[in-house]
Amino acid sequence: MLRKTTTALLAGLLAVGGLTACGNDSNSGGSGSGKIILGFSQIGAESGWRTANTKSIQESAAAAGIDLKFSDAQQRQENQIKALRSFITQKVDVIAFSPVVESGWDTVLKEIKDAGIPVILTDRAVDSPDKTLYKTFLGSDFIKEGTLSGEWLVKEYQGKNDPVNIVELQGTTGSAPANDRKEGFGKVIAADPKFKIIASQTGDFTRAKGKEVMDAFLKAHKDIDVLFAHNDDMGLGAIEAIEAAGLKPGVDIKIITIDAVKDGMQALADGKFNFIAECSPLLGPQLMDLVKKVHAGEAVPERVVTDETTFTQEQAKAVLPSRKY
Ligand code: GYE
Repeated sequence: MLRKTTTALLAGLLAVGGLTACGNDSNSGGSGSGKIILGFSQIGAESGWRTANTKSIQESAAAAGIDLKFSDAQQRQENQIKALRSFITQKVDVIAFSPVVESGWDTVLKEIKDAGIPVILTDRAVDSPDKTLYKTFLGSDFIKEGTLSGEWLVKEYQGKNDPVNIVELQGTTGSAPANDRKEGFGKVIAADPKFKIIASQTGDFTRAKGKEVMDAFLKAHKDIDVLFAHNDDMGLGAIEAIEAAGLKPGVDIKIITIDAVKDGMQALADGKFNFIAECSPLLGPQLMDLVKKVHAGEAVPERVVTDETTFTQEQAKAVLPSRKY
């Protein structure tokens, strides 16, 4: 009797399972390819970091046999929200995205959850208090990157008492890396009053804006000792402004940046940057592993932190020839 009931139950479950699979294409991949379909909403193409990140995601999806639906938001949150909603309509199996800013995601995340699609955050965090809206967050520790940058500066000026005037090029306003890098750096230098941030503005993580804002900083302040740029690209733009003003980047103005993409490492090896805290864009392989796990209903850690290091000018010279991105 018991056995009969179990068998009937099993048969029933299988039928429902079969129907569901058909109804939402969860295993058939829509295209009938049997592949997992991953909807990925990228921020844009604002920096060397982002280009390397996109390449890593596209290559790893292909290598893992995952069908990638890739969407570029051109650095606008409203475009990302549209892309996420279209992934719901397309009934993708898993959604991953790199949120351009931290706030304003609760509604769309709730819609995705209601549609039964698991979400993975990559690269940047959201500030949603409800942690059940996503399965995991894969990316760097941005506060640490800011802290390491500040610690290098403190060491560099150890034993000197003159004031150190710092200008800061912030990343995209409201983004996790801009908020956290500012916080980490600010906390470290606050311990010594000789460090003063005399100007701080966003350069939106781009080379063009970095140059433009640095140019304005140089016109407004004749006594800049240090530039802290939240990424290499803004630092590279700033180099152009500094040179145009007849100053030597890396010497007259010390430059600290974050990322360690190839162009940044070249500037560091050339003595135009002084220090880089690494932020790895190569998130693709780890992301695909997580996609497979959440699709299979396996447990994943709620936070996966990327391994990173820092580089001085000498270290940059040593690793530059083998730097892949
Ligand atoms: O540092 C910057 C990019 O979110 C970590 O975004 C990423 C940042 C990276 O534009 O170059």
